[in-house]
Amino acid sequence: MKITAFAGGVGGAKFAHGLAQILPPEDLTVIVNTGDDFEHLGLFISPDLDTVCYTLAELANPETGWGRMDETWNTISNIEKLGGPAWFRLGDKDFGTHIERTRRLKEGKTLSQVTQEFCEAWGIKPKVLPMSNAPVRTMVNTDEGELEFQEYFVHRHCEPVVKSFRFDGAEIAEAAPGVIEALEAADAVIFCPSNPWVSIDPILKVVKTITKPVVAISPIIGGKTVKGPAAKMFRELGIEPSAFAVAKHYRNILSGFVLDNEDLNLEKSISQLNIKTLATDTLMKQPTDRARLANDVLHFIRSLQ
Ligand code: FO1
Repeated sequence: MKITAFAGGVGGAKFAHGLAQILPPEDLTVIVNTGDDFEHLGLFISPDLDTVCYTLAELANPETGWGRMDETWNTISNIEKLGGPAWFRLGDKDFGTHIERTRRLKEGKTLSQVTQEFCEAWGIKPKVLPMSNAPVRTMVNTDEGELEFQEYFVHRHCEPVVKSFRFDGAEIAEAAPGVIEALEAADAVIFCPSNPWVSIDPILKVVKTITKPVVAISPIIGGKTVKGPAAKMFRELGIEPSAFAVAKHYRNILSGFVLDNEDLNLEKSISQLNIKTLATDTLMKQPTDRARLANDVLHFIRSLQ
């Protein structure tokens, strides 16, 4: 079964790693959000692409989910000592990725080309594609004005109250080479358990239409986000955060929805949206949980066909 998965940060990366463990590499394409990308310290940083690639290559920091394992922090400490911006914690190994990516982009390569080259170097077999090679920037409209995504997310710790989102450049950005082809070749599309507002929506804005069955996995369990601010965003936008709210968010494109056993009571209201459901253990605490959940989701997709 050929799967094209949409992924944002840590939750998406873990689930993509689960899929990568059970699918032949030629049957998996992961399309990654680049709305979080930004230029910082003169470097081009693509946090979600790096999180997905480090996780697939088993190089990711297991505590944070982003950045590299066994990292050291000499460069950022030195920048801090000199009075430079140190709020975005880049480790020494991670710096190497950004320096080299920036160098290749400056040489005229596209983000897809550099991503493919890095995947080869890291031994990543499934295809990992940025959603677009054109700049798309997630802008967060807050009670303190419009903020760039990393300014809101990391620098301001998601404290400003969210009013809406804007994906600057998405209207004119073309999908990266391979994205539309992967969607056409797929038997099903999976929205990984990533933030619907700022991880999956930017990809949807670029891709525009999906004609294949779509299954989403809830990043919200028991009204709380596993990691990150999705529940807080729902609340600030006036929506009670829940797996039901996530299913409703995607209602026009979903064939199936995967929710946690803890949210069994929401299954009926989700089915009433004309969406098939699977309740299972969706928490990925241990690396082994990733393949188990991916297996459950693939069985569910087969049952829909
Ligand atoms: N997230 C943080 O909360 N604090 C950081 O200092 C931070 C640094 C960082 C460095 C490289 C990288 O690839 C990701 C990093 N992230 C950090 C995560 C990241 O910015 C967000 O998780 C994503 O953009 C949301 O998916």
